[in-house]
Amino acid sequence: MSPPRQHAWIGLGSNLDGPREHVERALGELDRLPLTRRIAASRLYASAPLGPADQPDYINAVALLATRLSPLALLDQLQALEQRHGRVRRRRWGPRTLDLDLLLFDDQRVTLPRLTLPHPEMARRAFVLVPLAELAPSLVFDGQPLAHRAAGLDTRNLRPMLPQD
Ligand code: ROI
Repeated sequence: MSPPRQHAWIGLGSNLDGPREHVERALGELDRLPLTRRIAASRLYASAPLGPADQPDYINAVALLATRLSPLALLDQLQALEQRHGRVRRRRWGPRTLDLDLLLFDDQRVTLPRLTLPHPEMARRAFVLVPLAELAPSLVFDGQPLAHRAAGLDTRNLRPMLPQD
């Protein structure tokens, strides 16, 4: 019997070497991971860097996957995908070609050295919460629908990208 199909929410970010192409390519690649389908993707957003300001703006998006992988098996796949995009970890909070964050995995709570679910920073980051709320405005997180949480964040540094951008 195959394991149950579960829903995983992924945050994507890039600010190096053609960031829009990295994010768009990764959205396609997420749909081709083993035992996994991409069900939905947010628009792309341009956002000023959180952390060191001496780096380019980011392109961010959020995707919803249906998967039969476990959270750690999915994390392995996401990290392998980052590697294939030439991700090099230089400094903390430095620029990157592709960052894939596992945000939520159904309603699972996980505390492991490699993985914390829900993602501990997601509720404070407009570049995560706004695209997530675009896909799932009524999803309840910490007792509040995402649309309400997202409305309380400072979104001045975030703008949806248009096709001609
Ligand atoms: N800032 C923005 N705007 N978008 C990101 O995806 C992002 N990712 C990061 C840090 C360096 C914290 N800053 C970011 O990892």
